[in-house]
Amino acid sequence: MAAMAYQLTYVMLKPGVIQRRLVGEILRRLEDKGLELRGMKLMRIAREPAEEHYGEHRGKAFYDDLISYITSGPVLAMVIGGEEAIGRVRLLAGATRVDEALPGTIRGDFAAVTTKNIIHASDSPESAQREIGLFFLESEILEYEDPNGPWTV
Ligand code: FUP
Repeated sequence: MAAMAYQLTYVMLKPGVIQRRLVGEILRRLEDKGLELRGMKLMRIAREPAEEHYGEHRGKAFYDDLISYITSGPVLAMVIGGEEAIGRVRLLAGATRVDEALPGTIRGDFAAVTTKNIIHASDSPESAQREIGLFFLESEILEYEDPNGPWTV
């Protein structure tokens, strides 16, 4: 088995999560897994960074809906750190399509529409780096001592 690695991942709670008062519930799940909060901000995404973020989907049938949704209200943008954080957050998030997202996952439990599937989480180290760079300044990503680190990360 390959050695584990500490990773940073870009996680975004999409519009609707704030209005549905689901922020605490979702953060609880990330914290329960021992993941670290390294950066966080509530923001309204402009069209340009939204199109850059979802560039790979340009031209697809759901693209326009996706862009209007993601720019329709505030999102909670986060940089999350931890051992194998990218894969672990993807597991917690669950499958992209709501009909495939298993109960117990964030999307499985809270998403009813695929285009509005509650949470974004980077799918590779390359996307994580790109997405973090798109939404966070380096100075907004904090390093700090975590006395519980040995039990979690
Ligand atoms: P994920 O990495 O799980 O967010 O999935 P994708 O990058 O494939 O999709 C990005 C977003 O596009 C999804 F969160 C929702 C939207 N989408 C659809 O609306 N329909 C699809 O069939 C696929 C994706």
